[in-house]
Amino acid sequence: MDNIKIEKVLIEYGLNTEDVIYKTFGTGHINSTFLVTDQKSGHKFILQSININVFKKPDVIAQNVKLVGDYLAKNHPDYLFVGAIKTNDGKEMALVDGDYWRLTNFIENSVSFDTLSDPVQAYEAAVQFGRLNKLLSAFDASQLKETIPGFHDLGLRYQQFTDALSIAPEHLRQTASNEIQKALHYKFILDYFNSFKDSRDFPDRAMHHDTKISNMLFDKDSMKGVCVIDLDTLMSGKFISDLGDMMRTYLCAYSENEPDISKISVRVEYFEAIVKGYLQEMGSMLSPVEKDLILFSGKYLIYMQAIRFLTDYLNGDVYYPIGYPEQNLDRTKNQFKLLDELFENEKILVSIVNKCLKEFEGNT
Ligand code: ADP
Ligand code: GN1
Ligand code: MG
Repeated sequence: MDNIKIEKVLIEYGLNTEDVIYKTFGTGHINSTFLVTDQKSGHKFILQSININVFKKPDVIAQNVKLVGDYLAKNHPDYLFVGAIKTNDGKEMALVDGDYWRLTNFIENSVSFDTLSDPVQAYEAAVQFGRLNKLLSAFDASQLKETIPGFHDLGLRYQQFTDALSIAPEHLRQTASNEIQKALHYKFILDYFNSFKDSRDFPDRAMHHDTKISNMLFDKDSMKGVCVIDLDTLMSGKFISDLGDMMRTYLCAYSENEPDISKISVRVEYFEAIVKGYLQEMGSMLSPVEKDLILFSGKYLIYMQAIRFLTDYLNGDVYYPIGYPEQNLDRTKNQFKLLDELFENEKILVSIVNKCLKEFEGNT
């Protein structure tokens, strides 16, 4: 990102470029993120350029975040929601030379992680994401527009995978042949989803849709969850999206970028912490159908992420940035190993869900 461009953006926000320093920040896959410090006031900001190849209509993100921010400010004024700072001329985003930029306050004394090292952190994160779901349960999610059409529609993701497979070069189909077999084998997850997706007891809700652990800020000292970030995919969807992506990224001690899949396993105590934390907030909102889908949410999200990485590999790595040629294939292997592990541990995980549901119902 060139400096002149960033300086033009800072001016849009009334920041004096001579007083400001900035550096790239975080490990997100999608946007370009900068930590901006105003050396005069000491105030810190997060400045992000929205990836317009992924988000074709950035205005829709701004509208959704504003709608939710206004709703929360009115109905839950104590809730820390990291909304956008307005530009000099009152806009939610700055449009500079065709790029969309967003400025938010940097949350002081916060830290984010790519993996977790204590089940208490998983509990804290599940409470935070669950709280956002809960506070928005009376919000009319149909007001939110899709920022990425069909983002968590597994049917569409499966279709994208088979489309990529049909045109992928032979050498990629060869190197990925085991993972392609796995993707076909696990299609029963999609078939099962299709069997209940239109059920009345499986409602649309306002969901974050990207609850991976790097999208949660913790307090550096107390390690308490502070707030959720990365609100680009805040839109209408199903509860399995938020609960499932927590399982995908908190259950294993290693992230999706770990190439040695012998290290990928499920930590059952983290599973329990996620389910407990999420039920604490959302337990009284979930329908019986949804409660039956608690473990399924992890299967759905891990399978979807595996086929998203695989599709990108077959398409020639056009979506997820890679650090080396086979990285998206390694990520696919990693996610399929995690999915295998979830099935291998199914018995114990089901017993944990039942125990947590019993405890939750006993406490209410
Ligand atoms: P991406 O969409 O690329 O994942 P994120 O919005 O998740 O971008 O931001 C990337 C990283 O920047 C986060 O994982 C977090 O470490 C940091 N970050 C983002 N917003 C804030 C904020 N308001 N305060 C502190 N850190 C933040
Ligand atoms: C992307 O933006 P980031 O890095 O938090 C992706 C998620 C994937 C995740 C996998 C808009 O999330 O859907 O689960 O990578 N976000 C988008 O790491 O595609
Ligand atoms: Mg992120």
